[in-house]
Amino acid sequence: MRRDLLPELPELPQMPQPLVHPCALPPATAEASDDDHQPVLKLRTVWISDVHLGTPGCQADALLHFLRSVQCETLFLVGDIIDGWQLRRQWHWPQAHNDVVQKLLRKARKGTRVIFVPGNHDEFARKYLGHNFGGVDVVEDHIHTTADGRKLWVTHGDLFDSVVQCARWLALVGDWAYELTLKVNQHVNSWRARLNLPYFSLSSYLKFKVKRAVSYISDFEVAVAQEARARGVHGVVCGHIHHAEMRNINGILYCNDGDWVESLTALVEHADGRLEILDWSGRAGQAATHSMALARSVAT
Ligand SMILES: [Mn+2]
Repeated sequence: MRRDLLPELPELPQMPQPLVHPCALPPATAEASDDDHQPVLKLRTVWISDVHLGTPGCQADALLHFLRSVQCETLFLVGDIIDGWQLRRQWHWPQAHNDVVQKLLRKARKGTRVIFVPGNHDEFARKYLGHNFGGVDVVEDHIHTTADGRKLWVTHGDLFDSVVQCARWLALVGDWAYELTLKVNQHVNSWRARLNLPYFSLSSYLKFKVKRAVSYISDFEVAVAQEARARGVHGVVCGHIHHAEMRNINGILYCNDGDWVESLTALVEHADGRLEILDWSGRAGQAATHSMALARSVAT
């Protein structure tokens, strides 16, 4: 009400501000408005990766739309959720990126088991393996059992960059070199991080060597599946190469949940254990398209 329309009142003595009852506060937060949103898809498990929060290419609006539209028992964050590499170089953190983090924490609070398997771009989180932050478990990797009893090894996949790069000579020298390469890769990239050098991006490398890209993707897939076999599981879920896929590789189910930079895809498990790749690029509408041009410049 405008003050000048108020009748003249005698000056009142200064009173302490009354406490506002929480119920009287307006429902102004994003979280409160979320309560009205009814999830349309009930799933047992959801896997997302390669969100790259902190980069202009991150399709945060599309991801928010997806997260609001699904309800699941377990949500896996399969690495490269926050792009620490990029943030270190240039700070980019719009409100939508905050909203994604809030949404994930909210899901954890509301009973979804949220498991975060860090990737190379959020390797800072690898220092906190075994800890729980706001209901989010941080683990190196995880064995997930589907409703129909299949065991799936969940890992980001960056460990296999080196295997793919060195595939030819590794095939010649054998297992010990393979194991060594896996270990060295992680250290090399930690050093590169400390020296403020960019991560060696397999994706950029692939795009550079377009003619051989198909073969490199396939090498990556085979390397990951081979490791899954060695671990005695039925299949593997990974991300990292921004290429959603679900296929059988020599008897191992290879699943890649894609990314939220270019393809806007997630891997989901239905109540009966059926696995499916959801392509959200068509469903997110406006939200999904506004930064597609930027998306193409972001690396794996
Ligand atoms: Mn990655």
